[in-house]
Amino acid sequence: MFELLTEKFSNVVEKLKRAKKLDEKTIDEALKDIRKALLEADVNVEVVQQFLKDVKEKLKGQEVIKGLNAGETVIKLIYDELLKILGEEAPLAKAQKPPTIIMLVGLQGTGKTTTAGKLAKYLKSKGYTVGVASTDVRRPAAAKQLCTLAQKIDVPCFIDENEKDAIKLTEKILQQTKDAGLSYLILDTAGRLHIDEELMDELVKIKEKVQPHEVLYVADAMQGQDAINTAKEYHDRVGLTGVILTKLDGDAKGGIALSVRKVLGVPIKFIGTGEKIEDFEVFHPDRIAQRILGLGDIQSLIEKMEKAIDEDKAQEMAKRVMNAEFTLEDLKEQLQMIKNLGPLENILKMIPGVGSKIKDLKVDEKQFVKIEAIINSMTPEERRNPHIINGSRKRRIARGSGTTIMDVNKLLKQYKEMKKMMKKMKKSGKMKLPFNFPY
Ligand SMILES: Nc1nc2c(ncn2[C@@H]2O[C@H](COP(=O)(O)OP(=O)(O)OP(=O)(O)O)[C@@H](O)[C@H]2O)c(=O)[nH]1
Ligand SMILES: [Mg+2]
Repeated sequence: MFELLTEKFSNVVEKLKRAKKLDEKTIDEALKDIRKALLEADVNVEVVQQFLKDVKEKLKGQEVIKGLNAGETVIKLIYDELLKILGEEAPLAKAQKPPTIIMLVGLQGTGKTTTAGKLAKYLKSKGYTVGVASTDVRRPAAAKQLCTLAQKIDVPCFIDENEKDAIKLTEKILQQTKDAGLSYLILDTAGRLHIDEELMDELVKIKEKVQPHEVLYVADAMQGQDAINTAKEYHDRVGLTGVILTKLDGDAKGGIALSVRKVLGVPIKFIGTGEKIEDFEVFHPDRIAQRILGLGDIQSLIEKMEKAIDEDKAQEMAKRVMNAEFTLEDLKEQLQMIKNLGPLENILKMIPGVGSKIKDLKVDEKQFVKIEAIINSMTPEERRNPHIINGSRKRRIARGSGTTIMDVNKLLKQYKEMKKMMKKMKKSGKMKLPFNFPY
């Protein structure tokens, strides 16, 4: 899936990472390569133009992102723009009773029936009661195919082979499923080789009857831009709420995934990645963008940025420690950061010449939850000025945090000692910025 795009984009990413200077020439070359890659992958021409324009525009006033170098900053920008054209993640309409109805439409052979089975299995695995039904009156085999699939995954299938009128069949299905206790009903519809008036008319009428919560266009990704053009006609006539892209496992160049949102204005909700019933995924734009750019690369960039942000926070915290401004509020924040930064002692250990002196201050990690609960039960005023915490306040805090007065006393004592030490350190002038943070 997306092999072509991934290969081409990876080349661009490598070049940008290696570039010593990010001058106009390097950037122009990168953008030219991206343009070629997108067009080769069959991304809609207008989408490509807009994408390049947006990236260029962003690059103009862009400063190097904290934690990244210039080349990495450009890669991050390209990633952001890719995400933008892929659109936000769009969840399926919520389950309800009578059921949320999902109507699947599309040309013949795009994978509607297979997808009905896949979607039913997916929803069932999420704990919902699901049913499937077919409104295809022309080919009894199509309805049977759906029921065979349904049987395999043990969900009810509603058909009536004797009913030859699609609208009447739809009415019957609604009647039968009304009291079936379903949360979702997936409605498979007939496909045609080409769009024709009769088919569209039938779909519009079925939609009017059913009032579905979702009308999902099932698009064969191998058909590239053709699939989008057809989808457009369906959207104009029937109205779509989303797209399911099938056959992304084959030779599909993947460009359609990047075009749907911009061209149609509706989101991709799921993707089909094989013939088997479990070859089905929720469409996660971020994962797709990462896959296209080279997954590892983007993740490590994001981690680097996050680390830079954490370092900023830690610097700020250390500064407060230095000035003995460290409040219980800070202690609480520190507890929240611990997973990323390591234990509280480390903040103090970072200060040159202090590490060995803070043994007594060791905070037992199991106590963290308790300490956090105690601080949470304090008022902001108490957190900033713990000296106002008298006996009755202690009782209230202990009760609120499910601890004892002894626990509260212990924390206050520890905090007092910490402050004392901070003051001492400040006096001895041993602390000098900038620190060298060990992470
Ligand atoms: N490789 C691959 N094949 C798929 C995928 N989804 C469906 N197919 C295959 O595509 C063919 C057509 O699938 P159907 O589900 O029958 O398509 P349909 O849209 O219901 O077709 P009609 O009812 O005739 O309009 C079958 O051979 C499926 O196995 C997919 O994600 N990947
Ligand atoms: Mg079918």
